[in-house]
Amino acid sequence: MLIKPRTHILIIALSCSLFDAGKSSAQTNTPSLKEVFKNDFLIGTALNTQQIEEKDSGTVVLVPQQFNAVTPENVMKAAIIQPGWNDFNFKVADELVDYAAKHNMKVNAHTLIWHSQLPPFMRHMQNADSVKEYFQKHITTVASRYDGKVYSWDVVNEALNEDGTLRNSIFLQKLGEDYIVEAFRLAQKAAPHTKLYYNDYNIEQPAKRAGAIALIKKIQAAGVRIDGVGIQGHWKYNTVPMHDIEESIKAFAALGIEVMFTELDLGVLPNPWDGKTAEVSNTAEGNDKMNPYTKALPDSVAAAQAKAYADLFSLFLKYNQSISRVTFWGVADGVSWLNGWPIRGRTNYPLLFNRQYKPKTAFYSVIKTKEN
Ligand code: 9MR
Repeated sequence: MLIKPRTHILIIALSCSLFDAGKSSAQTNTPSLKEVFKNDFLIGTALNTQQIEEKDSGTVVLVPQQFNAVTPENVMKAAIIQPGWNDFNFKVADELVDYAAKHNMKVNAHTLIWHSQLPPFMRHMQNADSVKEYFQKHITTVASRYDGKVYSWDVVNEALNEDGTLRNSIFLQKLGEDYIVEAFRLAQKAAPHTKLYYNDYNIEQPAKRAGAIALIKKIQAAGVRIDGVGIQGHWKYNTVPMHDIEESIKAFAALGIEVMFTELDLGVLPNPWDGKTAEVSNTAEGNDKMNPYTKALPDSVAAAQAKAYADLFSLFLKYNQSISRVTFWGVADGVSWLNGWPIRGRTNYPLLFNRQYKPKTAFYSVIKTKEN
């Protein structure tokens, strides 16, 4: 039989993709994070809509293979789940619950009360009674719907300033400083079978940590349930604050609650506020400087990042009795929020899997911490 040249190309393409499929099933030889750390803590990842709906081919096999906990990156935030006063949109959140059940993963729902990503109708609400009504209705409706279906809630997210005082959010302004205790009280009532957490970034830093400790003690003193605290963990690969992290694990665990690392990523790019670089960030030269690894991550940076991840996981293992979960903020480098923040359109490499969803040097260095 005569094969036309075009058909020929098609056959080659087909056999290449079959070969690729073979390669990815061979990936089952890759160690599994959730297996390796199964006696230590849950290993989580944040999922976007594509991934929840299993439309991102790179993550369909990888996520259930590597992770036993999932956090919705955006779909359970206020603006999305309650876009109007009487308008709730549970579609993708429900899909996440089904997805997690199918793969035997725990859902950490994120998040009930946060100053950011609020629905437009309530952003500029002036009337304190209306804010109170929104607050009660939002927590009660959303938390009760998922009680027994999600494992835990980030009840309040990012309520603190860097100096440990309360952030001047619409909730503080209209409801007063007891609003956090009230959020946990409402969540406890609506979701009696769900763990309740406080989540924030930089709470490993001494002043902010002290604010978080005071907040947690206040909730406990009111006789309201709080089960854990999430240290987000958005750090840079070359400045991970190891000492402060260790001090925080000890201090939070001493409050009798779970400690978690909930949004871990170690970015490798300069930030506009890193020293002098801020000044040049508006020039063409500056832009190149701010986005130096568009083609690939240099081996030296990959190695330093791998070392930083290994140091962190060694610390987490030391405190595995206190730490219940470590969640990465995203599955793979290509979908990380850090490609778009604080400067849009950059190429960052903060996670354990690369843009082809293959394990990086940092992945293997994390796995190795269990062998030491
Ligand atoms: O990763 C999230 C990104 O897709 C959203 O655009 C952003 C909106 O504010 O929120 C990101 O996730 C944040 C998380 O919900 C709370 N802590 C900080 C995270 C990174 O900004």
